[in-house]
Amino acid sequence: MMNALKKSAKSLVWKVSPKLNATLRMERYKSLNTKFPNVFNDEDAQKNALLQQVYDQGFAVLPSYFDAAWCEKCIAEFHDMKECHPSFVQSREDDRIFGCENVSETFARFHDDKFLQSIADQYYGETAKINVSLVNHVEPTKGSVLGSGGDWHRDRMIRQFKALVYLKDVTDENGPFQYIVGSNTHHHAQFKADTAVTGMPQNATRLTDKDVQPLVDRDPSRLKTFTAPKGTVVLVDTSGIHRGMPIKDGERYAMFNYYIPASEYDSNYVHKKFAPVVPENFSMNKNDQDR
Ligand SMILES: O=C(O)CCC(=O)C(=O)O
Repeated sequence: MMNALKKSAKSLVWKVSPKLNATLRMERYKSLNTKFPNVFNDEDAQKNALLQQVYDQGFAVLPSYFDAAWCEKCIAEFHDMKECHPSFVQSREDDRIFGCENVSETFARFHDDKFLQSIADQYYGETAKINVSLVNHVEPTKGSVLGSGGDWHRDRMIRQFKALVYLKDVTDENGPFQYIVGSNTHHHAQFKADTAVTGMPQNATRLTDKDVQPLVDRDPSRLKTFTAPKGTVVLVDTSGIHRGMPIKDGERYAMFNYYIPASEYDSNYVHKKFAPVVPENFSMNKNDQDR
């Protein structure tokens, strides 16, 4: 009953004044973002600086976080999985395996990383949980039009923390991660201004290159392209506008941890939304391969 009333009030507001509706929507995002901290007081000054950078710019980079041998092992295990258990490999603009931490200890190392976990906890101001981890592989045949993850987008309209690691060196050619600096939505005034420039609705999570170009034309320094060697970790607030740049040549392998506040975690939702997710009791060597 309450919900029905709310719904009809909303549609009335929309009919009477789209402008008022837009203002209310922006105010809602602003208020939802207030539950997260905007200053960080860890005893480790270096960690605070990273958190502050993620807050201010939307990202921070940890060079040489993992070694080359680990990256190569991840790639080999990705291909083992693809060969022996293809039903867990989802093919879109890329090939991806959700729940990769359950495939092996190799993948679990990134998923279970304590430093990354503590950054996520602090960024949310509460214990974070990994909604899902994935490993992906992009090649030009698939990723050339849109890039990994689709075109430009925001993962959600309020704070969202993610860590990614490149498993192969990434150049301008093989689909680097890209971000519009400072577009994370808790910069409310910037968010409002960007929305006016793109001309997209305030709740638009998907944007085309044409929508984003005016932002870059106004200030080219806002386009950050993450070219980096394998083993580099990027910490990112994906409420900001981002994408995997369309791949021109070569291939790219990466892993992602999608953290959310633990209070929002819903295992049923995760398994439904990202299905098939590799289950906890998975065994790589089981006989009943699903080829
Ligand atoms: O693969 C990439 O570089 C981008 C991935 C992405 O946009 C996402 O996970 O939301």
